[in-house]
Amino acid sequence: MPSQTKSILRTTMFSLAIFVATVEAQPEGSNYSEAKVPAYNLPNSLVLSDGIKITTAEAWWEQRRPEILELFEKQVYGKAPGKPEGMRFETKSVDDGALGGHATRKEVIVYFSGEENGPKMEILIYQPNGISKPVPTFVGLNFNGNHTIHQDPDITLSQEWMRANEQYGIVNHRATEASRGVSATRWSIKRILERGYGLATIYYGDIDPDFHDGFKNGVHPLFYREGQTEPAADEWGSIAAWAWGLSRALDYFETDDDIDHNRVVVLGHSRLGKTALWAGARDQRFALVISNNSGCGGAALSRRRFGETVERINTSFPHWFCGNFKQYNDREDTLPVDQHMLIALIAPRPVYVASAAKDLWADPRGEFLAARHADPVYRLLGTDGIASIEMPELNQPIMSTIGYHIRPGEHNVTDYDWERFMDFADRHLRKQGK
Ligand code: GTR
Repeated sequence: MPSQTKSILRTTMFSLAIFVATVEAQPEGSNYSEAKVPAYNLPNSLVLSDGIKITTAEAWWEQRRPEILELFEKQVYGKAPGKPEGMRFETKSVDDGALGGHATRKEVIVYFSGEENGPKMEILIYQPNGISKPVPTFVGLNFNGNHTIHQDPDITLSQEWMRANEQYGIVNHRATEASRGVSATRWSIKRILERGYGLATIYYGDIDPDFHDGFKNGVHPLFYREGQTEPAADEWGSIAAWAWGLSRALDYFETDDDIDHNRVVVLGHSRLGKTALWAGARDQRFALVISNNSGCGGAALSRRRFGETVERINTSFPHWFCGNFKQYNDREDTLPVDQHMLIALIAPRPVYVASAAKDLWADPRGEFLAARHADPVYRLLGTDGIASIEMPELNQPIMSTIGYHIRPGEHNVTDYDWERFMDFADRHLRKQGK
């Protein structure tokens, strides 16, 4: 084929791919117009369910926070168990000459029940060489296996079930050698290491494969009571299970002298951004929380019904949230919480919400507003809250204790996002005395 034809073909394919991605990013039948957002009243984070207003940090910690946490547990994500008895860690490999000698790569297996043939997850960790330990670390789940985050041929190729994706070299729901590095653009590893951070990641399907099988696979069955076959209506769905897995990773970090377990940043994109927020809300050992394009059930306010709605997400992904959450399909106003209260549960720890302008499905404005309406709780707890009550322009990050940015472009994680995440972490985790 002449090279000019090839290049035209390539350009056409590329435009087609962008077109498909854009169409997928904004499914039809949803509202994308600000004018059509219904009028709504947000539940007040500082008013107890019996109507009494709280005005002190003490009342937040002792009364209102436990109330809100329980509402999210029982009505949204489902209650998760604690640390399983018998859980153990095995260091599978350590290579201090990884990535051309710049990094140390470690792989650690977490056997949730202690048993080798029980459910387990593999943590892949990169740390910069030549800096003093322990190292502050970003941890996030990945969509397609640890081996997709970098071309590094020595990362173990996941053997687990994957969602179908031909482009990523996934054949019959399993990864192949062609899958290596396919998500590398989403993980700025070189820059993360250069800026003095470590990175830990886990394939989310290790914890619970992302399809609805009535909770037979993944970690759920490990905790069933005698005769139980699936979680009760107020017990954990898949997002809660993935978040639980992140807490188990933190259990491991506490045993690893190279990782600064007091400075662990939990982050995630999209469904894994929803997961990061819930993990950070539940587990106060996470020092900082980042949500990237997390949308409905993540940082976006449900009551706006902009882009993806509660009904739509519960229909497409019936396993993500708990059974009780289905009651709110098309009844967002009856929810006792909204997502600004999820962000408030993270207070006073720094939280950063990132949106993308073309990602209307995830409702960027709704993501900003949830961050903004978490402000009263952050202020009650003595922080500076959010620096602006107006949604900022593109690429004008807000860096107060509640941080936010919106960048141009699609639903994705880009180098720009990572640079801002690290600016935010530098500012809040590397403060004097920390
Ligand atoms: C979409 C879903 C979103 C978001 C996204 C993703 O299909 O509707 O809520 O989670 O998947 O995780 O990529």
